[in-house]
Parts: sequence; C-alpha cells; structure tokens
Amino acid sequence: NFSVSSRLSSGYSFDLWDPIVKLSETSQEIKDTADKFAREEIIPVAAQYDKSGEYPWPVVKKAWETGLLNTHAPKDIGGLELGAFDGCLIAESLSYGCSGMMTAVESSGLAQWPIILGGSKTQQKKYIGRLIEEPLVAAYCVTEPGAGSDVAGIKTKAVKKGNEWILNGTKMWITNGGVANWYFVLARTNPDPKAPAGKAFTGFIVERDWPGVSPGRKEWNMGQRASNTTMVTFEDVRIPEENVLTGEGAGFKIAMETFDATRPMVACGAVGLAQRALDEALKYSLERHTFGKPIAEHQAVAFLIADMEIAVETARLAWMKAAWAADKKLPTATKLASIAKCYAADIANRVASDAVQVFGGAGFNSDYPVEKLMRDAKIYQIYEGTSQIQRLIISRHIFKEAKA
Ligand code: CS8
Ligand code: FAD
Repeated sequence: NFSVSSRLSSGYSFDLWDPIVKLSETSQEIKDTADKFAREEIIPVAAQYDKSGEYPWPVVKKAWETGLLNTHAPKDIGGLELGAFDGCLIAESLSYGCSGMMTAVESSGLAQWPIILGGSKTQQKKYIGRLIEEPLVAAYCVTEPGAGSDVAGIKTKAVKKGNEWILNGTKMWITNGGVANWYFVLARTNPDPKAPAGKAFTGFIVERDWPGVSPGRKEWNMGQRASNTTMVTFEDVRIPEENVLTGEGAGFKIAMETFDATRPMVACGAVGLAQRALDEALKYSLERHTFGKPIAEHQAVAFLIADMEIAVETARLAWMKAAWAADKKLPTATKLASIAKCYAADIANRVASDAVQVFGGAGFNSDYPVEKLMRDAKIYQIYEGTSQIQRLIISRHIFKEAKA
C-alpha cells in the first residue's frame, strides 16, 4: 500500500538544483541507479518488512548485486572508492524507499569507515574485500548499556596477552548486530582513568564466528523495523594483534573521524524520509476533498506543504555542504556534519508529523504510509549522536573558532 510518488518517477530533485549543483555524469548515474532500486525493490516491500521486522536479506543481496553496498571501499581492493557526497546520493534515495532498509545497508558502511580510515591494506583486503566478494554485512560497536553519548565512558576492555588481546564487555543498540559477519569494536585499553580519551581506547576488528562473541535478540523498536538492532556480548574473545586498527590507543579518534564521513549520510537519510513524507502529503492533499474542494486549496494545508518544501530543500543543502566538506577534508567538516545531522533529523520529524496531519485520521493508521514515516523519523534525533550531542559539538567548534 505504498504508492510510488510522481516526483520520484519524474526525477524529483536534482533538476531543481541545476543552477547550483550540476552532478557529474557518474554521480547522476549513481543517483539514477539508487532511485530505480528504491522504486522497484524497496517501496513494494517496505510495509511488509516494517510489519514482520524481518531482516531484509533479499533486498540487501539485490542491493549488493546492483553495486549499492560497500561503495566507499578503496579502488585498490576492488571498490568504487565513492566519497561521502556520492554515498549520500545513494542513501537519500534508499531512505526515500524505506529508512529502515537504508539503515541496514549504510550501517555496514559505517563499520567499514574505521578500516578505510585507520586500517592497513591487508585488513582492508581481508575484511572489506570479504564484503565485496559476498553479500555479507558488518556492524559498528561503540555504544554500551551504560554509555552512548559519552563514548569515553565505555567499559568494554581489551587486555594484551602475548600476541593477542583479550576482549570483554557488552555493546548495546548495535545495528546489524545479529546479522553481521564482523564487527568494528571500540574498547578501553588503558585502564588509567586519567588517560586522555584520545589515547585510552583501541579499535579492533572482531569476527562474528570467534569463540565468546554472542549477539542478543533483535530489539523491537518504535520504527525502522527492517533494520536489525541487538546487544552484542564479548566474553574472553581472543583477538590477534593483526586485527588492531592503526595501533594501541588510536581507537577513539578513528571512531570520531568516522562520524565526519557518516553523519552527512545520516542527514541525507533524514532528508530522503522527509522528501517521501512531503510527496505523500502533496499527493493526498490533491486527492482528498473537504468543504467541496481538494484540501490543497485550503491555505492552511497549502502553507503546511510549502513549509515542508522549505524544510526539505534546506536540509538537503545542509547535507550537501557537509558531504562536500568531508570529501575535501576541510577543518569545518566535523561541525558541518553535526549541523546537517541535527538539522535534517529535526526536519524529518517535523515534516513526517505534518504529513500525518495532512492525512487526518488516515495518517494515524498503518494502512497509509505516513504513520511509518513518523515512527521511522524519531531515531534520526538519537543515533549517530543525539541532537543534544550535535549541538554540543557545534557549540564547541564555534567557541574554538571564536577564541582562535
Ligand atoms: O563522545 C563524543 C561523541 O561523538 N558522542 C556521541 C556518540 C555517538 O555519536 N555515537 C554513535 C554510535 S554509532 C550509531 O549510533 C550508529 S546508528 C546506525 C547507523 C545509521 C547509518 C545510516 C563527543 C561527545 C563528541 C566527544 O567526547 P569527549 O569525551 O568530550 O571527547 P573530546 O575531548 O571532544 O575528544 C577526545 C579526543 O578525540 C579527538 N576528536 C574528537 N572528535 C574528533 C573528530 N576527528 C578526529 N579527532 C577527534 N571528529 C579530540 O581532538 C581529542 O583528542 P586530543 O588529542 O585530546 O585533542
Ligand atoms: P544517553 O547518552 O544516555 O542520553 C540520554 C539523554 O541525555 C539523551 O537525550 C541525550 O541527548 C542526553 N544527554 C546525554 N549527555 C548529554 C550532554 N552532555 N548534554 C546534553 N544532553 C545530554 N550505537 C553503535 O555503537 N552502533 C550502532 O550501530 C548503533 N545503532 C543504533 C540503532 C538504534 C535503533 C538505536 C536506538 C541506537 C543505536 N546506537 C548505535 C546507539 C546510539 O548511538 C545511542 O543510543 C546514542 O548515541 C545515545 O546514547 P544513549 O542511548 O546511551 O543515551
């Protein structure tokens, strides 16, 4: 019962931006492929996966065959080495189809970024190469039951014994936790509580099949139910030295740098969802009649839709600037990523809620598409750093710039 929006089928976005942003031929091709995938492979099954909560393996496998997975993998290990901008084009389209499926796909990308940024060629070939060769996914394990926003507060620890590290701890809310082939895991390796965060943590690559690795049950979340969220427990897991990223103590910075590339991705996911909510509301407003005319002709409804359009356009510009800064490795990339993520998350929530309003009673019902969009939107203000944490990062940067 998801309808294909006329704006998606007619190329809903980039034509409007031509005076500002002319996509390269390759980027346009990437976007067209992702749009087609969303239209043909995701939209028809999104409601079904939302209801069942099953992991959408057939869709993930098809996305892998189509080349929409692992797109940031370096060229010398067989990847496309797409930058953040092109990755965002894909994520926005996938999220337009279903943000839960986008999260399932892009979380595997999130797990690969620490290895792209801090991994050796051998590690990249072995672990990212595996994902290129087979339709498998990975997961990024930082958050714990006791610490999410405060990454430096995590308790999972790894202790060196000979040529190995022994890992113990529990990670929580891990996307792809139950379906991943391997995990990026951040653990404390310096027990001294006074050690600075930038030196106290180490990043490891941990295989799902190693003894002591146990994913928990799938969590039943408010929205994005096609994605898989679980606890993952590590009990005396033996990690060979060759699976350490960069070196002892480098983990916190790798984990943070990763977000510079992936927060624009989360922002564009929120924009894809908001665009979908807007398109659905627009269509409904032209069809539904009250007081003898389409509700679109009531100014209160028309202005609601105008505000949605303003919101989507501006949030899209925010992710574009952030992704561009990430690709250019500009010093402002971290701040811009947080601005885009924070702004787009708030926009997605407002637009989805307004779309429900445009639908009236039907908006509150799961036979119509906007109820799912409203449930799916909430997580954008929470994962990859809450909206409060984005404001914390932005304010820290502003004051640092002011004092410089
Ligand atoms: O704790 C940090 C933070 O970012 N918290 C939020 C946590 C978060 O975002 N978690 C997300 C988990 S993953 C997830 O949710 C996936 S959802 C599914 C995927 C969906 C895909 C579509 C903080 C609050 C920003 C910082 O914490 P502090 O403890 O205050 O540390 P700092 O003093 O700021 O920094 C310590 C050192 O690290 C360096 N640093 C910080 N940020 C960066 C970046 N790049 C490089 N290095 C960084 N961005 C900092 O410079 C410090 O190093 P020094 O050498 O000491 O100067
Ligand atoms: P807390 O840190 O306990 O925060 C609780 C509240 O306090 C929030 O409103 C927060 O904004 C506020 N708060 C905390 N500190 C401050 C402060 N200093 N100033 C102002 N307000 C503050 N993590 C991963 O590592 N990998 C994943 O793949 C992953 N996927 C996720 C998928 C889902 C569906 C969910 C729900 C979470 C996922 N997470 C993942 C975890 C996610 O990143 C955290 O939930 C998030 O960072 C917040 O941490 P928390 O839940 O511990 O909240």
